[in-house]
Amino acid sequence: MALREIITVPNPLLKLVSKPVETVDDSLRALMDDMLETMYAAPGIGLAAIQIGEPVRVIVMDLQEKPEGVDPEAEGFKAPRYFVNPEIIWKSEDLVPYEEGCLSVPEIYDEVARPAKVRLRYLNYQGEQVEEDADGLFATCIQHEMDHLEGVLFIDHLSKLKRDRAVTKVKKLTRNAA
Ligand code: K1U
Ligand code: ZN
Repeated sequence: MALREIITVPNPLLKLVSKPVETVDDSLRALMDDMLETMYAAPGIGLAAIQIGEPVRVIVMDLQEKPEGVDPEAEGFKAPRYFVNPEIIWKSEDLVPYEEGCLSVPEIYDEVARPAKVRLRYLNYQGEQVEEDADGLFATCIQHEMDHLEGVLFIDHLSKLKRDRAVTKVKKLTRNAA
């Protein structure tokens, strides 16, 4: 497993539409392992492959609540999930707002309203097809991550003024960190 760099705005790779995966094999599982390690280290609750520069339709997630001070990678507190070629096959009409963040837009948080419930179809870590209902944070997070697969960021759901301010702030932050 390897820790990978998370790319941030305004990197143009984040605008790409990611390509479907043809086969869930060991090389794809190695990518998913790297993504998970990178997500835990950030720390975050989700990550799309394009955020480490790989334009393929793969998402990892772990929504397990960790007690304060617990290492996100500590055994017993890990609940990793993998989504390959995810599709939303149904979404509710009602929307819920959630204060979202994004590892590719660090230190920016804002409210986005998305369908409260969705039904998903995807391939899991073993390449088996799964259908599953999502609500709460799971529904919010999977929609946020699936937006990444289309080259869309949560700040694209905000006004142009807020979006431009966010990019300027992240540019300053990453310049100072370099
Ligand atoms: O960059 C990403 O796509 C990951 C993002 C996922 C997400 C968060 C909130 C709403 C929708 C999608 C994050 O993980 S941001 C960091 C974060 O939420 C978090 C970090 C540590 C502990 C708990 C949450
Ligand atoms: Zn994100």
